[in-house]
Amino acid sequence: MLELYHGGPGANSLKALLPLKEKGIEFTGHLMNLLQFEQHEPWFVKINPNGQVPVLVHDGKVLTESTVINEYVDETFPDVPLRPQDAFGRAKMRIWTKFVDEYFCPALSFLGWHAMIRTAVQHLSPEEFEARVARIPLKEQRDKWRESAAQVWLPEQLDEWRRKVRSSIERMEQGITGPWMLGSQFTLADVSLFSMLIGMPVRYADIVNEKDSPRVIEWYARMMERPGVKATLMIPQPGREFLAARQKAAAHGSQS
Ligand SMILES: N[C@@H](CCC(=O)N[C@@H](CS)C(=O)NCC(=O)O)C(=O)O
Repeated sequence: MLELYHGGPGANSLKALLPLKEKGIEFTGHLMNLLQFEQHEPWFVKINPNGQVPVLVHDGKVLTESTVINEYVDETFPDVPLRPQDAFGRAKMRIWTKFVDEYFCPALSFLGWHAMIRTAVQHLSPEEFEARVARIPLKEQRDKWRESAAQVWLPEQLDEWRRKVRSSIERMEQGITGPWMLGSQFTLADVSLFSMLIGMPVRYADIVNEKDSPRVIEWYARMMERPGVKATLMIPQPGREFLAARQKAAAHGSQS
């Protein structure tokens, strides 16, 4: 029995969903609305004390950390392999997944939170917001929710995160070695990078575009043709729908 708690096809949740779909593995998905703080509810914090998704539960065994989940899934369900067969290839793959986790994802995440959290929570009174934030187990996540809602990040900080995002795309552009990141085999390196890239040709068109990053654009188009990717992107993303509704309400001056 395989279960995945996730927020739909975006960021780290997308990263954990994609291999399951690529491999055609049956699983029970528990879809959560992250912008309504469902991941901090006591029942979920019992499953993941960090109060974050994705979380994989395999026969009662709980695993967190999307990159670790993906390696576990690939090792446990090897029929459609998503890691190179040789040790050097797997090491090269991990250089990309580590780069995403330590450099690309954090920069992109701060920019994303800056762009969306204020709108997502402005219908809450300060007391309601604080009550929700108080339940967040990790201090750094409490800070991130508070700071992004209050829009306190400085232009220099935002510029630095944008620089890191741009340099991540440049690194990809130079690093693609074949149809896929590592050449002929589609691997977890593609999965990790695509999970960050998914909205970028629209939201970061000044960085991801045919002129500045043509190989990334071609790779992205190949990714979008994969049946596993298409199936994953069909999964709803409640946070995105919730945010669109909040943006509409804000545009009409409504707090309801
Ligand atoms: N290192 C973790 C990070 C997980 C993570 O940042 N999850 C985000 C969604 S992409 C989350 O749950 N955010 C909601 C929150 O922290 O309140 C992983 O790769 O799984």
